[in-house]
Amino acid sequence: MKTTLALAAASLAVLFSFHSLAGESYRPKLYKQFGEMVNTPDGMAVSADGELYLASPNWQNASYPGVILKQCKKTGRWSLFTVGLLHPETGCAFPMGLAFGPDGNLYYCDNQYKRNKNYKSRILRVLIDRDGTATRIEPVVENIKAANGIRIVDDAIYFTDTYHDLPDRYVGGVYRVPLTACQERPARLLPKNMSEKDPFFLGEVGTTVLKHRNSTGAADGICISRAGDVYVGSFGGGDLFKITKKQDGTFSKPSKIFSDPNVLPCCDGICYYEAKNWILIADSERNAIHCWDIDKELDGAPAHSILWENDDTLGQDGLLDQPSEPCVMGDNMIVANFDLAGKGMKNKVSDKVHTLSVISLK
Ligand SMILES: [Ca+2]
Ligand SMILES: [Ca+2]
Repeated sequence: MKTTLALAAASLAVLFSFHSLAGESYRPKLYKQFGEMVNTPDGMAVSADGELYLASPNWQNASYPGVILKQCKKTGRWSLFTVGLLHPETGCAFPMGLAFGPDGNLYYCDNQYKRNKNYKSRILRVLIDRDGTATRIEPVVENIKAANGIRIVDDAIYFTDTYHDLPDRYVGGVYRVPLTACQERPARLLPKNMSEKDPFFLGEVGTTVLKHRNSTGAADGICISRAGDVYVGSFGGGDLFKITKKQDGTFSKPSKIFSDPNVLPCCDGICYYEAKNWILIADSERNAIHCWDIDKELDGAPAHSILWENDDTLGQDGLLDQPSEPCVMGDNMIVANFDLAGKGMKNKVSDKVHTLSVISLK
């Protein structure tokens, strides 16, 4: 009888492993609590020497400028790396996605869309000297509407533009700009009604608009697998897209590989976890972290699961409070809690507890 029960329990566990919480092993803990000067933690990147960088556009309390911080690997101490470069017209800086280039410099999305929807966003490059000090910030890609997620692989910048603002179509775009195309002067995107002629345009990524949230945010989180395939998620409806790198080095158009708003209603930031060939997905709406297992995807098996989900919280104990971005650092996933409450989110209050969480991936 015992054996039968054990077998039944085991088969139930298998049955519910799809779309279910993996349990306490992925429980988030508090990694860092910031004061008011970091009030919407978001994009992250780890430098070649293993130091964590964090962007905060500071949308919750805009009396603080958008900043990029850095955590010293040796001491664990945080310091201001740089204040974001102010846009000459808007007078604001809103750093979001971060990525290091092969040149050792830090590239970031300056997302001006909230302030000005008329192509003011940019990709900026922070030049870093040998001591690790930021010396200068310069634009490398211009004429973007809402620069959001960024990755740099094989000497090219890949990034998302979340809103195209085309009539009756809720789409954003995915772009690839070779570093050689922005060495001397910034590359410029074409306006959205000419996207198909834009040499940097990889394709359109749309979103389902969910009634309870009514968000039209499309292309948001982006990451690239070891095969060179580009994965992009949509914020509004949680749709996941894949852009396949072909043998000749060109890319397919984005194809939707997962769309089930009952299970995954929001793809905010995403990142690649190479050790397991997983995509980790921050679900802002439900305070959750999802996993997309690429090996399973390639086998035609169900590839989606939920690693963790929690109820509304201030985040003081490390639980997720509108997670906007995951970042793998060694055996850990650091999660930024954006905490900017909006319609249809579990997060009901933009509170004063500004946090990063950590989840062990061991
Ligand atoms: Ca909070
Ligand atoms: Ca909150």
